[in-house]
Amino acid sequence: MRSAHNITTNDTGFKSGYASLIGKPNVGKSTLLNRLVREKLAAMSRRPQTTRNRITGVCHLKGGQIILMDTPGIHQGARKLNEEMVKTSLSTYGDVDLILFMIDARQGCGEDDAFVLESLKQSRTPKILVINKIDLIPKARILELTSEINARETFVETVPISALKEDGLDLLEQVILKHLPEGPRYFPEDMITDAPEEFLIMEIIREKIFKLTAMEIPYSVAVVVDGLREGKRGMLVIDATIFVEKASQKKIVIGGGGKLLKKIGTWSREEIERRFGNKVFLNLYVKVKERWRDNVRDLKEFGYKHGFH
Ligand SMILES: Nc1nc2c(ncn2[C@@H]2O[C@H](COP(=O)(O)OP(=O)(O)OP(=O)(O)O)[C@@H](O)[C@H]2O)c(=O)[nH]1
Ligand SMILES: [Mg+2]
Repeated sequence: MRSAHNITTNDTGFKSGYASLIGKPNVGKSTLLNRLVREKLAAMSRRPQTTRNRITGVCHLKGGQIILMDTPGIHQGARKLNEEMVKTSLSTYGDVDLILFMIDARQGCGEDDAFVLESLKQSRTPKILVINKIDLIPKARILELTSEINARETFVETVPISALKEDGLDLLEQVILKHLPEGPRYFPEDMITDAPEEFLIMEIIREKIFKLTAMEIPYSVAVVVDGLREGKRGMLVIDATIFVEKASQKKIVIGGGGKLLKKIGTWSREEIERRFGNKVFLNLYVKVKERWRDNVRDLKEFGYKHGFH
């Protein structure tokens, strides 16, 4: 992976390396990635299993560079999609210099976290314990959690943070840097991700669907950006398809009189325009692909087969 990047400088004392964000769903991994990179790369939502891919974000600091990998929340789901999501997360263990194991302070370290901890035991990569959402708990609880979880696994450090309120993030950056080796600037300073534009657009649209729909719908949806082209007056024209598993879901996503689809489209377009600094024309289509979450070929096509981006 590293050799694929252009190495621009190699100042002595400069620290750099890879760190992956690992944890059960919904603990705030994507929120932290986006905060540290200062740009929204990964979809965030109050629902679990929002992230489905490995997403790289580069954090440029004085004296170092942290290459963070957001990953899907590790969980036990029934479908092939769930399996692929978990494989994606586990596969980062061997690729990184550091693992950031994140828990939700309010929930503590429960059964689902224990399942993640178990998977971490197989890895020799140094681990940092990140206790997130400390804005929701009394201070004394942080100490309890710190000793409780450190008794279960060896961590080189423990850092309590609130990703949402941006509390403790400077300290976390410094702690990560401390445990990274000296190394080159893998990414140029104006680059914060290696994800292609199509991926970032897909993630924006999917996030809106996660936020605007309920029940099984967010989980039944995949988004594919079919094409990007330059239209009149420098406008960016995007064609994207929303795939659902059933005709009844298609009806819901479109909504009465096309109302919901319009809302998804407008909200996505506004965010894409802000993100890319370009006027956007977004064409959204909705199609049914039955049982795509259990179909290996569909998973590959949608970018969810482990090893595909
Ligand atoms: N109160 C509080 N909420 C937070 C904090 N960090 C994240 N959240 C919320 O937690 C929810 C989940 O955040 P995500 O960043 O999507 O969580 P995730 O770990 O990436 O979840 P998956 O992608 O499903 O694994 C969202 O509603 C966030 O706003 C925090 O520090 N404090
Ligand atoms: Mg996430």
